[in-house]
Amino acid sequence: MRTYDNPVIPGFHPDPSVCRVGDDYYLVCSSFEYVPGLPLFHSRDLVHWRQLGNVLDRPGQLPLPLPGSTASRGLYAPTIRHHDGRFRVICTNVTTGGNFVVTAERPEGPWSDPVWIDLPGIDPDLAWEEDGTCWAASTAPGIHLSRIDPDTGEVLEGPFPTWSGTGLKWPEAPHLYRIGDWWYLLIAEGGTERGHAVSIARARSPRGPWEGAPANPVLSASGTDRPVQSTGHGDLVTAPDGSWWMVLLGTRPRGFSPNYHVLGRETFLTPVTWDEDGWPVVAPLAERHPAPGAWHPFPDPPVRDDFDSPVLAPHWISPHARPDGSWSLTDPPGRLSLTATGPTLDRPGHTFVGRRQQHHDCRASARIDPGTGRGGLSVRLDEAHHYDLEAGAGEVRVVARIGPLRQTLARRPVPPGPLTLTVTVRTTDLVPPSPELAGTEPFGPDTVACWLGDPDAPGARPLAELDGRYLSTEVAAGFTGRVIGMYATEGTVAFDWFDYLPTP
Ligand code: 6LW
Repeated sequence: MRTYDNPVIPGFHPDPSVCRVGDDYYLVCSSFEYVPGLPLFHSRDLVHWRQLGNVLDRPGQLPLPLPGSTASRGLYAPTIRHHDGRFRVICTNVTTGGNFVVTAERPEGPWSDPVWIDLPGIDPDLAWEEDGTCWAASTAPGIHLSRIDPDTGEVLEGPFPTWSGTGLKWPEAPHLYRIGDWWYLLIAEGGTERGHAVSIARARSPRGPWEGAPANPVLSASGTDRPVQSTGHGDLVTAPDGSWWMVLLGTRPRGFSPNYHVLGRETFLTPVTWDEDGWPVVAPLAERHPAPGAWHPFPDPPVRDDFDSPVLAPHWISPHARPDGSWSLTDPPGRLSLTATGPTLDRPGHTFVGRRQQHHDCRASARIDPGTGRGGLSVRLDEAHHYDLEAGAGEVRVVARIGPLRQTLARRPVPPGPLTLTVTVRTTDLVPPSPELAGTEPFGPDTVACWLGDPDAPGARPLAELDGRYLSTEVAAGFTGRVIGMYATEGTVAFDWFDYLPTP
């Protein structure tokens, strides 16, 4: 029997929302303080996804002003729907406050400028009655419903409070569906941490009265020893063969108690069936499930970006902003040149272009010419949690920033000119990461090692090996996950290529 591996979109891709048009599925995720905003994926089988772009790829669509745009603010929990021949994404910008809808004829865009809607709270949703009446659910706290005109943003009725779960904390992430003769209201509750759960209610009309499913919560990993934890925030979709599926977020914690997850909340897929009373039965999340009927893999993404394209690939993200003048693919062509906008990665406003770490074991390398500037490779959770491998002023050094502490761990003199910098991440398997740490408890989830040159070269030794737990959500807090990227903190620094590859 064919199986698929979860997560279907690894790395920091939380709050998935999905819609199907014919044989094609489209999925969006939260992006918080990063630009461009709201990564958009395409699939033909729900298992294999490729990123088409980002819904908000023009600065005017996505105001993330400083100082408000600190880590884990910005864009929360979008919903994507296709109705009357148009795609719509509704979302919250927590930095500026407020909910908005953008529309597109085609998922590749262009997406419209935001139409702002005065909905309470976060996690907005869109659903339509057959006569075109449009309902927007949101989390205020407690789930609320408003009748709206999604084209003008006008609120026509409400908001009024509606079914808000079984009493667990933080009822949120509502999605309203018309299924047969019922309206179903799917929500998350229990908080997005280990108590996360999915619950559902139904009614004959969006106005209620609602009855909760007797089996609520219909999904939770709380208190289990499943490898996928924190499962919740789901969205339902049907396949052309009539099977039902849920996309949802989960985490894969590693290391000793309390376990650390370093890749953020990722997107998982699980099958759904319906019981004889008309309630969904959601399969507990496993790392491997029997596959859906359709099977449509895409080619593996290339390991190397050699920056020969005139545009940056859509997986490259930057915290807060990527202002003109801070980056260039044309000066000189074939390189990504980054120009410092701030002197440190410790505060927002710096120049950083990175990609999500998507595999527990992986390697990232870059060929850098620091010129007279300073820059390098950084593995970051946020401004207060990052490990940097930095070139400049005739040396390469490794710097760790963990909370209020900043420490230079290694320095190596280097001649002027281009260098290869490499970061490897490997799961720890409870083995001490380095001889210096022998005798201490190897409790971290993984080891981040920083190398000058090729780690596979004979006799290669890392400049530093760092316990990965300090770049985990359990230490740093927040809603995002690790991002690995290139940066400049002084002058202009040129990158000839960047490699990212999962390692065995
Ligand atoms: C999101 C909420 C949640 O708004 O976390 O897991 C919040 N669910 O629904 C941020 O992703």
